[in-house]
Amino acid sequence: MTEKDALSFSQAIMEASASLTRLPLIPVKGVPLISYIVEIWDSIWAFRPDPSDILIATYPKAGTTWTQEIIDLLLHNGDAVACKQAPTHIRSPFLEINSPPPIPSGLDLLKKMKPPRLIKTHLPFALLPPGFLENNCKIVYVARNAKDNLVSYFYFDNMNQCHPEPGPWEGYVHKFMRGELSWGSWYDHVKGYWLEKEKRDILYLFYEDLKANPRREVERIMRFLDLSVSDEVIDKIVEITSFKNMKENPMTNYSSIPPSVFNQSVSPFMRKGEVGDWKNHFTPEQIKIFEEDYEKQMKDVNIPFRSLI
Ligand code: PPS
Repeated sequence: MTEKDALSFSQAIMEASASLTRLPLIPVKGVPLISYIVEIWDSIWAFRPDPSDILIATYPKAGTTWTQEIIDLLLHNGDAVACKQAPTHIRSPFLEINSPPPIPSGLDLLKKMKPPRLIKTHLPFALLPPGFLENNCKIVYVARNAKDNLVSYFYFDNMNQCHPEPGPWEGYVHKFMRGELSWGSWYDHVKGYWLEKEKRDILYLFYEDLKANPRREVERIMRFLDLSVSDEVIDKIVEITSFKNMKENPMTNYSSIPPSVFNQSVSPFMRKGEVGDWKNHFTPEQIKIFEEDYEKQMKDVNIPFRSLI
């Protein structure tokens, strides 16, 4: 993908942005997805990755962009220049995303790239196109603790003018608990990949571990992908992918998406990048209700999230 492709992508968004609007959700096998995605669902399901393609799977706002940058840099031996040639969403296409023409879909972008490609998805395991498993593609899954994930999604749904209106905070917490947001239930999502991780080539990471010890997590990703870079390169990757640097980098902070789509004056894409921001949002009553519900929804698994409380 060249700088020219990145420019024509931005141009296409500019042209189409007048017709972009907050979109309804339509269930696919019980999972609510944005209507534009559902329109091309058959092509998404039929997607055949190359065995060398790498998939980054996350529930929205769990640390996808961060992981995309880390892996892209690992694949380029820490070469910041190579990774600054185009915005994240061009270098590492979003498998299922679809918008009105002339904006290219994720599938359109992928067709133009040669494997190994770095592919992003928010699809839950149950909706993952079977080609990824049949071809044994490596999957890096990132999970973030439920309350911080919810807070981050709330701000994002306010600023992303194509997602359904989030409504007030109180109602949003309940929508999250009921799995009514785009891409469905956080609980089913984190459990779906967790339960498959022993059987498949899945590296299961936590946002909180990335924050606590980014160096160790970058090394784990490197080993999982059968890559080998020097200690100096690892240090460089950790530095380039710090929150501060990614927030300032126009190739990673989504500033290439026009405000008619991502209205970053409402909330920046690189918002806070912290663990525990939920404490600034949940009332004591909401914490009680949320945690009682969490116990029920997560009772069948023991996923070691660091910071539920
Ligand atoms: S998306 O739209 O689903 O792809 O969003 P995603 O990238 O998964 O999540 C965005 C949140 O991740 C934070 N972020 C980071 N945190 C720490 N360090 C780095 N480098 C980093 N990059 C992105 C981003 O700020 C969003 O979290 P919040 O809590 O809203 O700040």
